[in-house]
Amino acid sequence: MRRYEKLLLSMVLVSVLALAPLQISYGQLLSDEPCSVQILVPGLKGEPGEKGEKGVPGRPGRVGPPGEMGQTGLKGQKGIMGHYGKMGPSGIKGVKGDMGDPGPIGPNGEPGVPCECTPLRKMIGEMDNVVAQLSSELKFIKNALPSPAAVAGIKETESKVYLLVKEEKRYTEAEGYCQARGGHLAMPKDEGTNTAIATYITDAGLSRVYIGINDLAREGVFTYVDHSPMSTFSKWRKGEPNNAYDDEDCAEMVTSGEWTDVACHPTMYFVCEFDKDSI
Ligand SMILES: [Ca+2]
Ligand SMILES: [Ca+2]
Repeated sequence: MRRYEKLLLSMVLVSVLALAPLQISYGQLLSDEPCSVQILVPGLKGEPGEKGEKGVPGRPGRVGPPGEMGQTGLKGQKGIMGHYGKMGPSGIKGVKGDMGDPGPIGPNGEPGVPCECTPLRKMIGEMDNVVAQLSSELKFIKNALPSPAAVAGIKETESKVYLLVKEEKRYTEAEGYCQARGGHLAMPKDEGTNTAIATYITDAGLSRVYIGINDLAREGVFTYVDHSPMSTFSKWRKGEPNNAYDDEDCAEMVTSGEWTDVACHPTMYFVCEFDKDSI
């Protein structure tokens, strides 16, 4: 039996014992006034009791409805830089770049070993000269010739290059052809040059060509086509110049190398000459 139940039982027992004499007294009263009616009314309301102690917290209430959305907050500060990402895949191969600038000049080499190289050096020097000559001739041919097939080739002396042109032209046209390429009709001024030109004509199988000698400016006074005077050398065939038919103011060379005065209007092959310095 719990404690408060024991206490309750005790209180009931005490109440029964206390009511017994009261009942006895009430029976005595009833016996004194047998017809009266007793009306029992409640007593006056008692004084308020002292305030009780604070009770234990109640159970949690139900979950309320969701609230309204709040206002947008201020923008936060910039964060710190993140980590570097992984290296990407290799790109495609690029286009080849331009050639760089030439590098600095290197140091001088070691002195060479003495040897008997003089003949070799001489040979190399001669070969260099040949190469230089060929180069200048090739350059000349490329620049001067409209059609190489029209030319029998070139012949040269120490200072001149001669060009036999196998195109039949009048004297003035022939000189114009040579001038257009930086030269003149051939002007032999010594025996060696004259012989070289004559050989050139013979080798080409020709019998005569125009050369750069005439008396167009003054009858009987022959000069070179560049107006320079005839000085010590001449190679007139015997009986020439004779100004035949009073119509011979130009000159040709025949295979023997001799000259004759001829008319200027017939067309024939001719030989140009060029200074090597101007090529
Ligand atoms: Ca004449
Ligand atoms: Ca003549």
